[in-house]
Amino acid sequence: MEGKDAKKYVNEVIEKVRERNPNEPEFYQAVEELAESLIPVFEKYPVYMENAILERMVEPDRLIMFRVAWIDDEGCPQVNRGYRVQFNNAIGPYKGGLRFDPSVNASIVKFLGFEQIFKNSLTGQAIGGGKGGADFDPKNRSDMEIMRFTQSFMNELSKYIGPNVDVPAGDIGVGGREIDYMVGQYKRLRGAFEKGAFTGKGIDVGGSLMRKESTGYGTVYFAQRMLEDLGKQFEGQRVIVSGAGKVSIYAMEKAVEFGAKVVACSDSGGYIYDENGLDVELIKQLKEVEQKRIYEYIDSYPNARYEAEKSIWMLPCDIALPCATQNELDEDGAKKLVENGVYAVAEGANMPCSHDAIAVFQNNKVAFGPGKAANAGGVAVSALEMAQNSSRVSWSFEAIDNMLQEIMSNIYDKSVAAAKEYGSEGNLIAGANIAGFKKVADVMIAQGVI
Ligand code: NDP
Ligand code: 2IT
Repeated sequence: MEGKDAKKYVNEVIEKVRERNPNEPEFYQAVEELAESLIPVFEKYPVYMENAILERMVEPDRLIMFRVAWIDDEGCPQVNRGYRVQFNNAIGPYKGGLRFDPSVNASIVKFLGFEQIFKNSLTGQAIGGGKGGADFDPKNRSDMEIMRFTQSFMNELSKYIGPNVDVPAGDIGVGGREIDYMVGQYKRLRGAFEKGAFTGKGIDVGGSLMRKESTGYGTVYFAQRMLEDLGKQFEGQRVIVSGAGKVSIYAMEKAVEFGAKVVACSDSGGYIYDENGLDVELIKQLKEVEQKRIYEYIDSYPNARYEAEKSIWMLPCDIALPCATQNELDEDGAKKLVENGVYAVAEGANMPCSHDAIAVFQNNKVAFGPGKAANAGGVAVSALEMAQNSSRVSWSFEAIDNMLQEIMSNIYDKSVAAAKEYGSEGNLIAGANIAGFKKVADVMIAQGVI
């Protein structure tokens, strides 16, 4: 390993990941994005290469895959596949969400679990990286079907989790209702009330105030720091926020509170657009309370426009916050946004911008906040929920909001500083990757080869 060329080393590791994980394009994409920005770190500190840190990091501690059989409302047995990837617990128990969506497979949970390692490290809290879910589609399922599916899912997953082992939370298709069903089943199986085994719980079940708002608010707090460095602010800016789910709704709410005009949002069916600004309270009512589709917004605002199956990124805006899903913003979308004058993009979702889209933003000097930094507010407040559960106290909304703002600000500062130190000034992707990586890498060396 002595004198090994860092670039060659990184390329070899990436190649090996591709060979050993065939048909896992999302996982490969996440590894490549991280590994390439670490070349200057390996040049400066060959000790990471000598300890095979990157090779060890790209190999999860374990990937658990299991059958989830359950009975639907017609009395018919259904079978889905459940997953939990426990990627890295160098700095704390595995921590990360569960996703219920038909697209869930090993590649998706591994990309999410891998990114989670570095995101969690950036928060400054003692949490490792994990992720999971199932290829179950919660859409059009009754409440009882959701409950039976979730209980069956927990019958297996409960064997592998716990407050000091692995602490799941929500993600796409999993919110407070699903987490509370999991808490119920887990409690029954364990014969003990271990509050800290999940985060994102309902408040009376032991959840934290502000967990629901934290990812979206955090993304806007992070973007606000980006804007400040450009001499700008949210006030008066046109913002597009994709999605209309947990992250998106609270990103919109905070952006509006900061004086921005949110002109468009979407769901998987299409987008709504109003150049005068959307009514976020109504969107909240439609999506959170009534579980309706986004096109139903038009019934209350006939002047707004709904477009089915069209890209939201073709619309003009100053700031774009992709908050829906991976690879939702491609090269064409990025080119159009640039053409229309976008100057800042912050990722509320995980890996929403494709590799080529990011290149377009970078080549056009668009300020870019990567997901593992910009959306870390959700998991950060999850860790605050764990802290409250262990100490049996509850903090106020205001206290948590202050902590969240400080955490997001620290992540921003760390990312800026690391980018500068390693020769990529202004590149928050490189900065976040390097800062997140170094802490975990140093602890892995301290803990020996395991
Ligand atoms: P939700 O399930 O609450 O919402 C997802 C939203 O995205 C829905 O409105 C959904 O529409 C929409 N959507 C899905 N696919 C597309 C698409 N191709 N185009 C447009 N809209 C789409 O999930 P979350 O808000 O929790 O998660 C969103 C993203 O944020 C994910 O990438 C997740 O990993 C990430 N994230 C979530 C965190 C959390 O705490 N929840 C924390 C950090 C990141 P529809 O209803 O039609 O499916
Ligand atoms: O992607 C994410 O950071 C989440 N879905 C939240 C994870 C968590 O444990 O709160």
